[in-house]
Amino acid sequence: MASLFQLFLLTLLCVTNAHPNQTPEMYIVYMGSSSSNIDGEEGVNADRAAHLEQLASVIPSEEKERLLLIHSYHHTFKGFSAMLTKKEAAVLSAESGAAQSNGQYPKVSNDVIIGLVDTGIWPESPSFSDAGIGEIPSRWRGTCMEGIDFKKSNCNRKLIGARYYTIGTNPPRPSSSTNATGSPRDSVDHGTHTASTAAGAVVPNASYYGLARGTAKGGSPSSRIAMYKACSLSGCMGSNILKAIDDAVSDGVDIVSISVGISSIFQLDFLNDPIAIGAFHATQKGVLVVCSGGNDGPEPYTVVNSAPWIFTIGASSIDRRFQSNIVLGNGDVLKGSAINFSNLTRAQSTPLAFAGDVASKLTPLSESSNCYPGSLDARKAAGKIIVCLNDDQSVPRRVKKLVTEATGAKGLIIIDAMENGVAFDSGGFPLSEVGSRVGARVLRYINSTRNPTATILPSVTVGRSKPAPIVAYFSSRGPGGLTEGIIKPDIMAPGVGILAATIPTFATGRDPVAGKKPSNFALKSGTSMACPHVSGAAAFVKSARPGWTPSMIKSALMTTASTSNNVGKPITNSSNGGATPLDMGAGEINPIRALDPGLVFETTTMDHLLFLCYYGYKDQLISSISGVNFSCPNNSSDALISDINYPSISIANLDGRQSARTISRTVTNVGPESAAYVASVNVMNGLMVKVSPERLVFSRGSKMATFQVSFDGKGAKKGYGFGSVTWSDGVRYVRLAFAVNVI
Ligand SMILES: *[C@@H]1O[C@H](CO)[C@@H](O)[C@H](O)[C@H]1NC(C)=O
Ligand SMILES: *[C@@H]1O[C@H](CO)[C@@H](O)[C@H](O)[C@H]1NC(C)=O
Ligand SMILES: *[C@@H]1O[C@H](CO)[C@@H](O)[C@H](O)[C@H]1NC(C)=O
Ligand SMILES: *[C@@H]1O[C@H](CO)[C@@H](O)[C@H](O)[C@H]1NC(C)=O
Ligand SMILES: *[C@@H]1O[C@H](CO)[C@@H](O)[C@H](O)[C@H]1NC(C)=O
Ligand SMILES: *[C@@H]1O[C@H](CO)[C@@H](O)[C@H](O)[C@H]1NC(C)=O
Ligand SMILES: *[C@@H]1O[C@H](CO)[C@@H](O)[C@H](O)[C@H]1NC(C)=O
Ligand SMILES: *[C@@H]1O[C@H](CO)[C@@H](O)[C@H](O)[C@H]1NC(C)=O
Ligand SMILES: CC(=O)N[C@H]1CO[C@H](CO)[C@@H](O)[C@@H]1O
Repeated sequence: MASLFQLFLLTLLCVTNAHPNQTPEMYIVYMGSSSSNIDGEEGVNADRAAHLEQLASVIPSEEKERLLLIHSYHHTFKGFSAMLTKKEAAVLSAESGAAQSNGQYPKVSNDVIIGLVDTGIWPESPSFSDAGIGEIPSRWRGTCMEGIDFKKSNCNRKLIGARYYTIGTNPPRPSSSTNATGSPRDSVDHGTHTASTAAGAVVPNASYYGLARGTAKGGSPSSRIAMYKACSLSGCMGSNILKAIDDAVSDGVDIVSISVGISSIFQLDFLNDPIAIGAFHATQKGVLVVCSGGNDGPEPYTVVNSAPWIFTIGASSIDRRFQSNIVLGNGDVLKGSAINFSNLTRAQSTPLAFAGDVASKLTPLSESSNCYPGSLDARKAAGKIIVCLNDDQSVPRRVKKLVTEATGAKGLIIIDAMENGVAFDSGGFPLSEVGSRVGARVLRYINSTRNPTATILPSVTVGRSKPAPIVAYFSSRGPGGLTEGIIKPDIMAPGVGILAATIPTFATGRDPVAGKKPSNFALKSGTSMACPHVSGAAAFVKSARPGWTPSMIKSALMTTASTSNNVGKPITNSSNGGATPLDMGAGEINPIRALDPGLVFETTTMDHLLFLCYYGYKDQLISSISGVNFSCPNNSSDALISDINYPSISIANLDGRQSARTISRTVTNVGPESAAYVASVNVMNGLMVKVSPERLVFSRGSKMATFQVSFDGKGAKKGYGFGSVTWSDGVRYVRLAFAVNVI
């Protein structure tokens, strides 16, 4: 089961039961690419019949109620999902071979469609108004499914499609418990936010109760939105995700945006991962799939959704902070970070205590100082502002807030070593978060006086903050856990404190703000929020360059991404270290530059098939999945993954004692027909990097060119080294980032 990549959201993993061999569970029986002639009604029925027949061959007759196809896929690939025991799944699996142009600024058209696989949508949000947007493109084949509290009239020329997927029964019996699933309506407050980030309409004077006030709009406000609700608060079933992608592609979306994924601990290999399989077929059909890379950073090997055909997104901060000042009894004013609507004022001094000093009996200091549940004594903590540490990360901020609030404390100061923490939304509860340096001042002050006091002021928005962007500490990092032959994430986009549409109720776990109407907008953080920024940027590029394929759009965004921050220095991570391609991919998106990238790296279906060979899958499986009669080169090996024509280069193992490794890349000129580009190399770590030829010439009859980059590890430091090759015609800069692991 995949979960949502929004930070601080409670996500549950599907717990498998005690007898996995006997108890039926949901399986996807995946039967490869669909043949081209089955799109009609007849083909669909024929497929269903064949799938049922296959099921009947494994399910015992006394359990024939299980003879029920939960989904039958037929648009882009063949297969179905059903409730099967492990043994039945194994039998089926063995039977079917697999279980599981040029010129200046072009006119931007309204006709790009972004499909989101998410938790549904709140259609009444002003971000989904269709004012001023033209007729729905005639190629659109999608639908607006009715459901609980959701009518056809909830769709419009902006929100052009909405579908939902329920597990097992379809349609569900309406009951309060099915409200969450029996409708395209969002009840989680995730899909509404991501959809408006991707393509929300322009809404002036938007804010979160006065914070971050300004004009809200999506990455591509002219694009259309189609919502595919495959997820709920407890996560997303793989079978529903697969069905949603299949429908989105056949409905005619141009881009699929998926802010969802499996935890990096449970990562599945490419051909067992429903997102990767669905995305493979979507890409084959010319649909770009953009996914979040996960929130398991900053440790390495945490990035997910890392197949080369997926556009994998990391999260960065923006130049806006939410500051909540702490005023100590001695008059010191300390800058903390939080989103809070504290009702304390400068005039009100509240007693201040270190959590370790208000511990309940027999609680170890390591627990009380981190505000573990049950570790504080309410009689000692009530009425005070409590100072908690965050040095063991096992008690999230949300829990620290609940623990201190439950004791009757008046407020909370969290000391977190991550100075550039992501502002936490504590609603009406006074809270502020400080780094270890400021934290030490608070603790010293507590020690210095008999009756320490403090107050926490409400948050203010600080704009144009520097430096920005910074790689968000939570953003999952490369190298990829499945292969180090491709740099992942691919790129980074804003994912910290993002203001976008929300469900306007107080029932979603957020504290009410006294006397105010529920807000139409909310601030959220996570790679879930970064992903739709890139989906919107890709829609923007697509609307201006309608002929470009998914890989051209992806390449254009990657090679033009920015690697310096708003003080002109290289982008850093959250502890001020230099950010590498394993943290941020090619860098921070820069959609305007992507309209005119000069050259692009096209990654073809053949590249993806070769990737699967090099990764180690058998020809037969690859042919069955892709529908292409294909045999793997007999020299296939993991090391060759670096050779697929990707818009970055990663070498998993460069032996410093052997001769140089040469990697080939082919570029396609999408700029002026006659052009000459010259290469320059930027490298750290003592690697020797040479480009050949050093000059590429294009003309009317010659749009493509191939070059070699050789990497020599002699004299280089062991471990990962980074750099880039940049091609320039004097106007455009085509930057190819590389990561090389010297052994
Ligand atoms: C379920 O939806 C119905 C119809 O909109 C509504 O009246 C009811 O209050 C909802 N129940 C819950 C628990 O949200
Ligand atoms: C913006 O909204 C606030 C309420 O949120 C209102 O007080 C203010 O007048 C509005 N400003 C404009 C320019 O509409
Ligand atoms: C602040 O809000 C809390 C509840 O959130 C309330 O108990 C308290 O009286 C309020 N204080 C002031 C000064 O308004
Ligand atoms: C505060 O005092 C205690 C002992 O009374 C000491 O262990 C602790 O290190 C002091 N903390 C600071 C920040 O000075
Ligand atoms: C930041 O980068 C530095 C140096 O590259 C590294 O030592 C540190 O662990 C990184 N910190 C985070 C939070 O990624
Ligand atoms: C695939 O191609 C091989 C020859 O390359 C041929 O022998 C085989 O029959 C083909 N299989 C299919 C299903 O077309
Ligand atoms: C692998 O084999 C193919 C032909 O099957 C050849 O073109 C390629 O150069 C070979 N690669 C290596 C690294 O030997
Ligand atoms: C690999 O395939 C090539 C043809 O592509 C063939 O010439 C060569 O003999 C094969 N090598 C082995 C070891 O099978
Ligand atoms: C709801 C609320 O109290 N919002 C406040 C948040 O903080 C800013 C700045 O202090 C105030 O202007 C808002 O009124």
